[in-house]
Amino acid sequence: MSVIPRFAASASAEDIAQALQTVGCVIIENLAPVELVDQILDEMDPYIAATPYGSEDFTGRTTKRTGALLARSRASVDLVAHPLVLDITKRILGPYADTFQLHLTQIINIGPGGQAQGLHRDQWCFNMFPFPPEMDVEVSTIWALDDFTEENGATRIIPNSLLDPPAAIADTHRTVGATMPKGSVVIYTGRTIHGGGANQSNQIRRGLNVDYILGWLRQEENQYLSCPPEVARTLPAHVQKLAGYSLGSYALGYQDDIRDPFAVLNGQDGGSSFGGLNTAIPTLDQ
Ligand SMILES: O=C(O)CCC(=O)C(=O)O
Ligand SMILES: [Fe+2]
Repeated sequence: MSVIPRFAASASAEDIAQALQTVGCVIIENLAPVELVDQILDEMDPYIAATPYGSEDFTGRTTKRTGALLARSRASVDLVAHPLVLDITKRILGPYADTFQLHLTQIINIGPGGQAQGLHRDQWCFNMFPFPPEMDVEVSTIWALDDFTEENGATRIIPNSLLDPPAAIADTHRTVGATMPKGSVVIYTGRTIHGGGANQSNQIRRGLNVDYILGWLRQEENQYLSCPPEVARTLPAHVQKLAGYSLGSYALGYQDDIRDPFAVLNGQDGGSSFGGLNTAIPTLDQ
């Protein structure tokens, strides 16, 4: 049976990205300090309490999905923009775009009795568009905010499913649980078949889902509303760009008279032509 490759937090982005490229999934154990995880949970608790359960099977009838992490939890920024995860993501998505961006931030809490989520590919959100089979458009991460176990609904993944036909979502017997201690992260790509596990324990399984996509695709969570300019302005520059306050390629995402959104957000004029913008396209390195 296939397994999910596992790495220590000290592993190199190159080694992890290579495994992710090959197998479609990896676990990095104990990457976030548990104190940071607890801080995120403290900051998010009131929002989680106010979040309704899913209204159908895919979102989960005992599952709560609570978003807008950048605006609601300052501690979450350290996970949303974790340097090692961003480095790995850049290696996967880099061949297909000048920039990549945040797709969604979401705490996913699967309550006791929750059924297994239907297996799927995350990139199917793009209207099921048939991207070339070898192309990567999305990198997904789920941080364990509790220990993830077989019993409490650890994310289930089919390793080596990158090129499988869509019908492979029926192969539940091929899934492997992304079991990992609190503070670890499982990373998989938009092509990897996976789904939330059934929670057969009597505790809530808490996970933090952060996905990244090519700069020229549409974001699933609307960051301009979830993290509006007055909030984004208080975030570090590279997080502003990651959230989408930057150009997605030569001309995507400009403001009014062809001004650079990153400059405008930060109170500058931002130029007035694509030519000018082109030389100032923000990258995540800046
Ligand atoms: O909650 C999980 O473990 C996975 C959730 C998931 O794959 C999704 O909602 O797209
Ligand atoms: Fe998913």
